[in-house]
Amino acid sequence: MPSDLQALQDEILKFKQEKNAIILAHNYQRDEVQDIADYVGDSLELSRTAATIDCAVIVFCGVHFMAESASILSPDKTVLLPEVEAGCPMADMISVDAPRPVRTSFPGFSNPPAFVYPAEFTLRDIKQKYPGVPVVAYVNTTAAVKAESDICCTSANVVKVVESLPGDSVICIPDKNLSLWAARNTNKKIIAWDGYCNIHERVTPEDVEQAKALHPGALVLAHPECRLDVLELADHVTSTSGMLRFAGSSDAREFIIGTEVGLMHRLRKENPDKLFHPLRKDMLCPNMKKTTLQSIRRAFRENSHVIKVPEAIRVPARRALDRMLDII
Ligand code: CIZ
Ligand code: SF4
Repeated sequence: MPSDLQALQDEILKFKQEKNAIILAHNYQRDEVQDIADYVGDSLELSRTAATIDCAVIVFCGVHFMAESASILSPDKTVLLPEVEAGCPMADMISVDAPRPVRTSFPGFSNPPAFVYPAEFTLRDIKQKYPGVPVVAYVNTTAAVKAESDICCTSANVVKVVESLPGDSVICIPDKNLSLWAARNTNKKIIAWDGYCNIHERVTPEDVEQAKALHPGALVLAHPECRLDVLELADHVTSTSGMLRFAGSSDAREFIIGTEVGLMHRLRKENPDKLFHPLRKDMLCPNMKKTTLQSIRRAFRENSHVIKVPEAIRVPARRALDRMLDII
């Protein structure tokens, strides 16, 4: 008799065949969701891969903006987001024309190297205030925000993207930590937004010191969504895919991982002879964990939830993504 889990996995695989579908899982998804996926990766990697595959349906196990990116790059495929409530609070911290509640605290920045723009403004306000200054949108933004931006970036290529732009100033949205990282590593004046990921921002320099004391000799890998004073203590700062590459090719055997704990699954699977410790055990994104095997089955059964970016937004959003892809 197959176990309930086995039956559920079999049912999903059957649906996948019947519907000519592929399942994509972000690096932060639950272990069992990653294990049933055809591809596991970062948001852009997944959307780009999906665009090259001949299939009718993409089940995107991630958060809302990621499914939008898949729809932007694969307009003729049906993109399903199994949990419609799985959003990214950081992506929702900026909108094209609706202000969000003000948040003024600046943990970790006694002397920020970039000007962080107050939060009661909209993207249109900031563009109006700095006419002609290019806008770089982190991939963690809605399709509508990408459509109003000049170029996208990821956490792996932000420095290269910022440096590629004309003029001495650049508007970077929405993550202030990523923007401060860009300010630290380029000669541009960065006009940053007061957005943040609360999973990454909760890490303090004391956490890094404690983890290093517990695991002396381990290398610290940190995601640029962490605070700048945390990044300054890291051995290597990069995206999730960058961490996978770095850990795979490094001679080091032990690593402290400063990003969402879901990445540990792949790191351990792909490097069984190496040791990985989370920088903080509570770096867990509740939105990423909303998707379960049951939600994937429901997505297939109910053809839900279809994420379709309208053409008027898709075309300019795609232009911003393509500009980034042209320079990396
Ligand atoms: O773009 C992504 O996939 C995110 C949110 C994180 C990363 O560094 O891969
Ligand atoms: Fe958004 Fe942070 Fe969750 Fe990534 S980990 S989806 S940036 S809230």
